[in-house]
Amino acid sequence: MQIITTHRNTDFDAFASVIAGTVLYPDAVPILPKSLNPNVRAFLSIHKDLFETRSADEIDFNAVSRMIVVDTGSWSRLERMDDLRRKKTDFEIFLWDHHQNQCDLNPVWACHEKIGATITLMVREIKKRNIMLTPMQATLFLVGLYEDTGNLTFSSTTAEDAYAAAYLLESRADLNILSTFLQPAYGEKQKNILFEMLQSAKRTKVNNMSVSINTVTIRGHVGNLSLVVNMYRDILNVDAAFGIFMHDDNDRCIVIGRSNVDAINIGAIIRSMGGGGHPGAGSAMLKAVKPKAVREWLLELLSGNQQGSVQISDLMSYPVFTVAADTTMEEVGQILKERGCTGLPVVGEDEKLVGIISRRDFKKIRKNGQLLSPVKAFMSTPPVTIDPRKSPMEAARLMVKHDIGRLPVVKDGRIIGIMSRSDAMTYFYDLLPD
Ligand SMILES: [Mn+2]
Repeated sequence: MQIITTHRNTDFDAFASVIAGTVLYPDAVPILPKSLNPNVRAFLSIHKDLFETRSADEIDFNAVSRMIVVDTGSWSRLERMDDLRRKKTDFEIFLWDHHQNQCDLNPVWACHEKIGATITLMVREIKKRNIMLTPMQATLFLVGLYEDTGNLTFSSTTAEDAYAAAYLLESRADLNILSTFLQPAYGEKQKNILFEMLQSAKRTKVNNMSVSINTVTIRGHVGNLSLVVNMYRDILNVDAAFGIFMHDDNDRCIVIGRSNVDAINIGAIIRSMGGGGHPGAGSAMLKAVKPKAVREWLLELLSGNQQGSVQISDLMSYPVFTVAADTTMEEVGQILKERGCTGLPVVGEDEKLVGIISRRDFKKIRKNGQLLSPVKAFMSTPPVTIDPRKSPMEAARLMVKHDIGRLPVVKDGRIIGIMSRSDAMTYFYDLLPD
């Protein structure tokens, strides 16, 4: 007796491959796990009569001489096959799989290739043997192929997957049925993951940007995780959000990032992790990593992501013209007029910054006699300052927050430069593409 089986949480590629197995091995009995993906379950509730399958407990394992396993190479992903594994040794295993993770089945024969879907491998054989497919079979196989390749858009898709799709369309696969059963962009799986993420959501500040990094364990293949991360970012209203998605059945993890601000370039961050993307979105596939380490790595990359590391010290104007704290308001008024500026830093005896005097402060003068008072009586204190190592974005934020046009750049209490609104503007506008 031959049996064909596949992994638990059976998806369309797995189910289609089991059925394709019955085409290639007509004597073999198809065995489906009890746990099926909801969309496969929905499909079977209507098409059950067309695809006769059995469950593991209907099988006398002693009679099994060959087990054909599709879409997984791991014993742990098979359902209720432990008895077969333990008791019986005189049987052989055939394997059809496109996953690249560890295989512990020890098959005597295998078709194990890196390709978009297992069903592509089986369609290759069906085509080679000139076996006619029914439109129903062709439809099911195409659903499996489209699901595992994201309608041929995932980076794992190969030219052969596209040829297999063409062959299935030639075999009269029905695209209307197909669209009914393919998972919608935002379906049950995506909803559950989003809810799980929201329940454990935490915000962090990096370079004064709000960021959320969340780790979720996912079961089997889940598409459209990028959409989930984007919804998560939207709901939390953070500048950038990252999802670290750990696969429960292998040592892989997908990192997906979404940003809503120019200051956080997701593409650059993800590229340094070996992935790809553009400034707003990106993803990387990592192997053998701990979520905690990925999180720390992301935080490190984020804190180094200061607009290409340009610092205030690269942009500020210097030397700075200052006035002493005991200068009279009358003198200061003249200096401002002569220099054509709107404000000046005020320094104490030891040249340390003590305040800022601006044209606005002159409105505080009520009597003419006050013009002879020292500037320290009218200056604004404490001055809002910035560290020379901060980013231009940080400067812009401070300017907006305090409604000021200039920021003294202070190092060890001493003023070493001035970052003005125009310095900031020059920087941000120079960043814009031509
Ligand atoms: Mn698959």
